[in-house]
Amino acid sequence: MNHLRIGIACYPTYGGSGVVATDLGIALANQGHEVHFLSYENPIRLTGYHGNVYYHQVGVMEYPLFKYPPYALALATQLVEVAEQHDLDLVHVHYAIPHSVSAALARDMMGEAAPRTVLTLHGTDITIVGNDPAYRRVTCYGIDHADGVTAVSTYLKDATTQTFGTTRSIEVIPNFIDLERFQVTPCPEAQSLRHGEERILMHVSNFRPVKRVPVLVEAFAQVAAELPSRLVLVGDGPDRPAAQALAAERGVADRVHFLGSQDAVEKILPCADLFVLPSEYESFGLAALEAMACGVPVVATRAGGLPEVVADGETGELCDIHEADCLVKVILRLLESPDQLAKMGREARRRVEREFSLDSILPRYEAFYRRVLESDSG
Ligand code: GMT
Repeated sequence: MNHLRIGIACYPTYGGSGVVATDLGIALANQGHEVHFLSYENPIRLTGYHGNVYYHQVGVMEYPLFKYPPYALALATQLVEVAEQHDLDLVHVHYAIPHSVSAALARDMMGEAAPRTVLTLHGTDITIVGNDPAYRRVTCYGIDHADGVTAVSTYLKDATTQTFGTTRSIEVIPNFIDLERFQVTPCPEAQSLRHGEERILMHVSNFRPVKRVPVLVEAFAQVAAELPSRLVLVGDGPDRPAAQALAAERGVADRVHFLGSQDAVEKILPCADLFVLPSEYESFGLAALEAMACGVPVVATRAGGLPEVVADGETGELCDIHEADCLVKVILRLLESPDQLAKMGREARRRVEREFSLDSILPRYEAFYRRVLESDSG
């Protein structure tokens, strides 16, 4: 297979789309492709040296006239320059806003010489940001002007079609796990986290309202009243202060640990007995998949694409979002059944190996790139 020169534009911060973009780029580079990341900061998972990987910082000029510096324009300019200097075959942008629009603009600027563009939709770019009146039309434009579009779940593909009434074909390529990185391993740190017979519940997110972290803290307070347990929260974001205040109010602050943002979640996840993701909505739920890869069962909401990740009753359990006491009941039942937890944990790892391994998903992206490059209009 010929090696490609690929530009990848993504958000660099903690959050699913940037993680997926970075892991995909590194994996493509390991296959011999030349990968150029473009972002306003070094992507958080792009650490250490990787052969075939380059990083181009998108600088935004500050000027008193600009209340909102036009990042989308700076990215379009940088895309043109990187595409010309490195003779890119393809630009793959993650998250529609603003990356797909910058890519469309770059393509117009370059004309015939422009590389093909692939857009991967991740979720909130469609459901929250893209659906906002301020961005709706331009999101639709970005989707329609990409040469190929992928979505991380069937749910998201259908939501995109419905939300924008677009007829364009969208390929579902689910998110993936590097099985070497996320393993079922003993967790020495669990000894210091856990006191006595306590069970450990864990949650990883960016603490945005959509993740419903306060709902989790409330559920934990009720669980902890029945069963010795501890809640470990990894990540940071707008709802952290509210979650901390609630833990204090409910008298469980000594059993709720806020670990902040962590680079190596794969070292922390194996310490959990159960992972909880009570989101109002998830297009996919990469954090749940990472927990499953570490052999940790997941309790989540039956929302968005989560049922495509968590096999209800096999690798964890799902609760309807409006069923108020479901989380507490399910968490208690599972924590009180160590055999069932262990069985679900084994099945969780097996499911990830079967359906979501990097080795099986990477060729699907490569095949999609080929199709986009070979098609007349993309
Ligand atoms: O969850 C977030 O708010 C971050 C967001 C992102 O784009 O970084 O995550 C979305 O993309 C992830 C990777 O594809 C998915 O696993 C998440 O489910 C999705 N988040 C939501 O849909 C809320």
